Order: sequence, then structure tokens, then C-alpha cells
Amino acid sequence: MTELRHTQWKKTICPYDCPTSCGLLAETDGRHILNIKGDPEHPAAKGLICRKMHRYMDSIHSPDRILTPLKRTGEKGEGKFMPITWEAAVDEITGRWKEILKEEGGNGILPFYYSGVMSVVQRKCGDAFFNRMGACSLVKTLCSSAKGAGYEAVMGHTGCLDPRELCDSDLLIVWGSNMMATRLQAMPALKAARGGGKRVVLIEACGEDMAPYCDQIVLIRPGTDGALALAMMHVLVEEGLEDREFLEEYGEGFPEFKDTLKDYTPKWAEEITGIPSLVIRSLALEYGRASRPAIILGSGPSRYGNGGMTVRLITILSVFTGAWGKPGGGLCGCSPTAGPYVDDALVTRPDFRKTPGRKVNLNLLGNALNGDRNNVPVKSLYVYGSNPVGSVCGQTQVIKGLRRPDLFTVVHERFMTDTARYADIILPAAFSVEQSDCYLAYGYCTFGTAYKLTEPAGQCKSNWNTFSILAQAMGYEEEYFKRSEEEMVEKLLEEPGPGLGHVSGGEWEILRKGGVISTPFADHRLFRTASGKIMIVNPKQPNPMPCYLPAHAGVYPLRLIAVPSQYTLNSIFLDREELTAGRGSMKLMIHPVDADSRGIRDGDPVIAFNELAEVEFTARVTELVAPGTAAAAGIYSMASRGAGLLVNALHHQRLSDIGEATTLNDNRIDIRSAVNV
Ligand SMILES: Nc1nc2c(c(=O)[nH]1)N[C@H]1C(S)=C(S)[C@@H](COP(=O)(O)OP(=O)(O)OC[C@H]3O[C@@H](n4cnc5c(=O)[nH]c(N)nc54)[C@H](O)[C@@H]3O)O[C@H]1N2
Ligand SMILES: Nc1nc2c(c(=O)[nH]1)N[C@H]1C(S)=C(S)[C@@H](COP(=O)(O)OP(=O)(O)OC[C@H]3O[C@@H](n4cnc5c(=O)[nH]c(N)nc54)[C@H](O)[C@@H]3O)O[C@H]1N2
Ligand code: SF4
Ligand SMILES: [Mo]
Repeated sequence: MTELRHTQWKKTICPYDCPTSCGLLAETDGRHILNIKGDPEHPAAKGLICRKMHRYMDSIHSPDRILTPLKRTGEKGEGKFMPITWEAAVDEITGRWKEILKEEGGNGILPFYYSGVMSVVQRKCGDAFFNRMGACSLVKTLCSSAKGAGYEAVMGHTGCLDPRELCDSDLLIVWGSNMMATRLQAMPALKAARGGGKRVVLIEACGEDMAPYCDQIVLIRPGTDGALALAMMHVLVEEGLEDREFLEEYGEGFPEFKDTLKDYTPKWAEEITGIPSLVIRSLALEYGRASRPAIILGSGPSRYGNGGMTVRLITILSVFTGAWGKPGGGLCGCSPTAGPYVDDALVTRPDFRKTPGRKVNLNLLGNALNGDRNNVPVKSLYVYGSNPVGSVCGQTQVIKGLRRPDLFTVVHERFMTDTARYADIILPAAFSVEQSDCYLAYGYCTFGTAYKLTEPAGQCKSNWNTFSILAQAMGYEEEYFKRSEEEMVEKLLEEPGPGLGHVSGGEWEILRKGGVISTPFADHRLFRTASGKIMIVNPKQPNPMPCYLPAHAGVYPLRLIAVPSQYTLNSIFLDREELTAGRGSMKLMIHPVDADSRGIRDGDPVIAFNELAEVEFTARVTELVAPGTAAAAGIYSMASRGAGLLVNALHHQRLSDIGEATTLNDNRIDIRSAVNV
């Protein structure tokens, strides 16, 4: 006899680091998640979700999931652990921390998180705990802070285009975004534009995934987009296609900036970018003659030593023809909202911190673990929502630090990641459906809440509940640590930010029950800068006058970039065999010219090397990567590669010009064939 199961479809939200924060419907019997589909009522995704999330339940109920606290029994990195109780784990962790605090103070303890879970409370609640402790203060700039800083230097807090506004654009320029992987929900806008006879142009260092969806592919040498933007503005001025009235009225410093453009000829830019000057010229003319052109800017071009300046220049280009304020014209891909939805400080509690604490940039984790000129190595590392062994530059330094016998490492995780293998204690983490929170999509004007659908599997706990227990054991008496996560969500909704200023009674009802609402698009003519004007020249910047800055140089001939994979999302989804099999072995994409000169054929094993490391890949030879470029897609697991190093072993620990960001695209390598080695 078959058992009758009563199931219901309930709303939830994808917790991962994507611009859309898609709405999901989960079929549940109250204990398990049986099925997942896109929520057609989601105002941006409209039910369209990626292939990765269709079988979210396989990750939630994976046999590989960590279900109890674990204590290391083998060598660091070996991956040998035994189950222990939460009480024993918390005793050991807080016992060690109390000793370190006594001996070294808070600077001995480094919290580390980034984007495993993107919801507000679960992502950020550790800040309150570590502020209270007085631990190191983490500078969280692993992704796109150079892009944010570059955009803000020109536009301040002005909201950019929401992708739903692209239906009104008359020319789309996709600039360094693999939208098929990372902005799938905006792809229908591209298809509709082309169906309506409008053109889509791709400016990319690696156009493998996007080429089929674009009318023109402009391959650019990595890290040189600023020169292209300057040369396009040179042509616009030469042809009188800039909107002088608009720039003089709304722009700060236009006449002075215009004077500098004389030198930035297409010929000059050809030398730097590798794009023929005729192509630069025709691209500028097409852009200048469009009435409502939109640039969809990805984060790729910003992850360089010159990344902030590059984004400043592209942002200035986006205002140069007066497109901002015309429906569909301007820039898409930075922050579109008209103001914060919630008050983060209610979660992060900067007021709990009594002393400033040592600032540690997470891109310099290797230095923090091994010590550098200015600082002794930290004594304890607490990692949650992140897998730095796979995601942070300087992999060999990070691993060297994690091997230190005197480093006490705790990792709060769902799976045995490359980082978790180095832990002394692992705590089991909950999935999004097992916890409650609110979500803001960073690429759209939407805001939502999702409440717990099932109890956490095994002994897993959410970040919030884990920090509550740790706080109790540390003797922290603040009322904050005694709240439930649902009470914290409630508090955020009771004291909303200006971005939720227009929410109606019916919409509040949706948020209280769990669901997603759309908020008004920003007024793109309301320039939210200190002067109320567009900062073409910005006296507060290290270089007030925008100019071309070169990326980091290097002695090796190929420029190495990291590109997203459609099958995985950073280290997420490595548990799912159908996705990792679809992605295949760790590939390095190179141009036929670079392959031929080294005797490398498509599919050959190759070794990529520079002054930091040697890493094995499979060569993928393609004309859709710029000559002189090597592109590595996705983050892999060392454990599944027989402990072989990953691409980030070839990445230097260096920061961007502004925004203190990662420069993971800004490294040089060479490659050699590994056939018959
Ligand atoms: N499937 C999938 N989805 C994801 C992710 C993933 O890994 N997989 N990652 C998520 C995360 S964490 C983020 S931050 C977002 C990112 O999403 P976006 O901000 O849209 O950026 P990406 O699509 O990562 O775009 C990087 C692109 O920049 C290109 N690029 C690199 N250097 C240059 C350059 O110098 N010039 C130009 N013109 N192009 C360059 C790369 O080839 C790549 O195609 O996506 C999120 N969504
Ligand atoms: N080579 C290379 N390096 C990259 C990138 C790249 O494309 N290539 N992308 C860069 C970018 S854009 C980003 S944003 C970073 C991301 O880097 P990270 O923030 O390190 O993100 P992930 O590597 O995806 O690791 C997230 C981990 O969080 C865990 N997790 C998920 N939910 C929860 C939870 O609720 N609680 C806890 N405790 N853990 C949870 C997941 O299981 C996963 O192992 O990587 C950067 N590094
Ligand atoms: S991973 Fe990204 S595209 Fe896929 S469902 Fe989640 S938010 Fe949407
Ligand atoms: Mo990211």
C-alpha cells in the first residue's frame, strides 16, 4: 500500500550570490523538500530559475551533508574527523577563544565570511558577535567592491537601471558579464531586443558562453576596458555626438575632462586593448547615434589593479550621450535601488564594538594567517558561508597558514569543503529552507522574506542560532543574542529603510507571510551625489581627473582571468554530480594563436605557471577568448583533483586601486603542454 503524503507548495527564495535572488516554490511534507520550481509570481524572475536550483532538494538531502559537529582526528587537511556533541564543540571553541582573548586580545581571532548565504540576518549576524568580542574586523571585498567604488565615484548613490527597464533600450552593450551564467533572468530582454531588430554588442575577454546571443563580439585584452571607454568618448567628441548641454548642466568638470580626451585616439587604444581602431570608431558611432543605449556592466572588468578607474570611465561613457533619464538608457549592473531596504546596523551592531580592532582584508588572508611586516599571525580563524581555500587569491599561502599547528580553526559548513578539511572543529550548517530571513536582490528593485519550511536536518544550525549559542557560552548578556531569528526579521521589518518607503498594506502582508515585492525603480535623473551632479571629475578620488591606468604588470605573457561557470556558483553545487560532470575537468581557455605557438591542441593536459605556483588544466582552444588571454571557468574542489592546486594558486594577494577589492583577474602566467610529461 502506498502511503498518502500530504504535501504543500510553499514560497521560498534562492539564498545564493546572484543578482536576482529568484523566488522559488518548494513542495514539502513538513519534513523534506520534495520538489523545487521557479515562483511565477516573483516580480523579476517570473518563474525562470537556473538549472542549478531545479534540484535544490538533492543538495538539501545529500548523503554528503555534514549533520553533526566534528572534531579533527587526522592531520590538518587530511579530512579525518569524528562526531562530537554541540556541547563539547562549543566548550572547546569558547574555551580556546577565552584563552586567546586573555593572552592576545581580540586581534588574535579572525572571523571570515563572504557570500555562501546572501540573506540579511544569516549572512551578517556574525558581525554582532565578533564586534562584541572585539575580534579582528574583516574587510569584505572579495567580489565587486572596486565596481561599487568606481560607480559611486561618479554617480554617488544614484540608482542605475533595473534589468526590467531594458525593454526600452535601443542598443544593448553587454560589457564583461557572462549573463548566461550569472544574469539568466535578464536574457529574455536580450532576446526580445534582437527580435525587435535592436543590436546586442558584447565586449568581452572571453565570449564563449555569450557569443550566440549577441550580434557583434568585441574581444578585448583583459584589464584594458578603460582605454576603450576613453577612445569611444574621444570619437563621440570628435563627431559632436556627446550631449554637451546635458553634460554641462548635470556634470561636474566636463570641459576639463573633454580637453584630456584629445590624446585618447582609437589608434592609441588599439595598442592597449588589441581592438582594431576601426572597430572602436564604429562602436563609438553606433553608441553615439543610439538614443537610449544601455551598458550592462559585469564585475569582471573591475577585478584588476585599475578596476575602480575602469568602472569610473565606463560609467562616464554611459552618461556621455545623455542616455540617463531616457527610458532604457544608461547603465545596468550596479546598484539599482533608491535606498537601503533595511537597517543593516540592527544586525551587525557596530555599537557592540568597544575597540576598533585589527582590520583584515579578506583578500589578504594568506598574510593574516602567516604574518606580514606589520602583524603577527592570528591565533584562531572562524569561517562561515565561505570557502577561502577555493575562492581567495594566494591559495598556497592560505593553505600554508591553515596547516599551522598553533592555529585554531573552526568552520561552520554544510559540506566537507577544501577549507573545512583544515578545521579543528566543524559545525554543521543549515540550508536556507531550514531558516528564516529577508533577502534583497542586488541586481533588481525587489525585496522579500522567506520563513523556515522544515526543521534543520540532523544537528545542523543556522548561523544565527550558532552565534546565539556561542554568545551564551562566552557570557554575552545582550538581549540581541537571546532573540530568535524570526524576531530579528520582524525587527528589521518594523524599522525599514527608505527603500521600503512606498510599500503598501497588501505588500507588507506579503512580507509578513513570506514572499517578494517589487519596489519602484530609481529616478535616474536624481543624482544622489554630494553636489547633486554627476562627478565626471571627482576631487575626492586619488586621481581626480579620470585617466587610463594600466593593470598590474607581470613578466609572464598570458593574462589569466577567472570566469563563472553555468554549472556551479563559486564553491556552491560541488556536491551535485550531474552539475560537476556537466562542467567536466578544470579547463583553461586559450586562443589558437597562443595554443599553436606552444604546440598545444584542444583537450591536451597543460601546466599553467608563474612565480607563485604550477597548476594543471585541460586546454580548451577557442577563438572566442582574446589572444594573449587564458580563462579558467568555475571553482573546483582540490579534494576531487587528488589535492592538485586550483587556479587561485596563480593569483597574487593584491588589491584594486579603489574599493580594496580582489584583483583575481589581474595575474600573468605562461603555459606548457603536459602531454608525455
Ligand atoms: N552560474 C553562476 N552564476 C553566478 C556565479 C557563478 O559563479 N556561476 N557567480 C555569482 C557571483 S559571486 C557574482 S559576483 C556574479 C557576477 O556576475 P557579473 O557581475 O555579471 O559578472 P560575470 O558574469 O562573473 O562576468 C565576468 C565576465 O567578465 C569577463 N572579463 C574578465 N575580465 C575582463 C576584462 O578585463 N574586460 C572585459 N570586457 N571582460 C572581462 C569574463 O570573461 C566574464 O565573462 O554572478 C553570480 N552568479
Ligand atoms: N577562481 C575563482 N575565484 C573566485 C571567483 C571565481 O569565479 N573564480 N569568484 C569570486 C567571487 S565573485 C566571489 S563572490 C567569491 C565567493 O567566495 P566564497 O564566499 O568563499 O563563496 P563559496 O566559495 O561559494 O563558499 C560558500 C560556502 O558557504 C557555505 N554556506 C552556504 N550557506 C551557508 C549558511 O547558511 N551558513 C554557513 N555557515 N555556510 C553556508 C557553502 O556550503 C559554501 O561552501 O569567490 C571569488 N573567488
Ligand atoms: S542560483 Fe541564481 S539564477 Fe539560480 S535560482 Fe538562485 S538566484 Fe536564480
Ligand atoms: Mo561575487
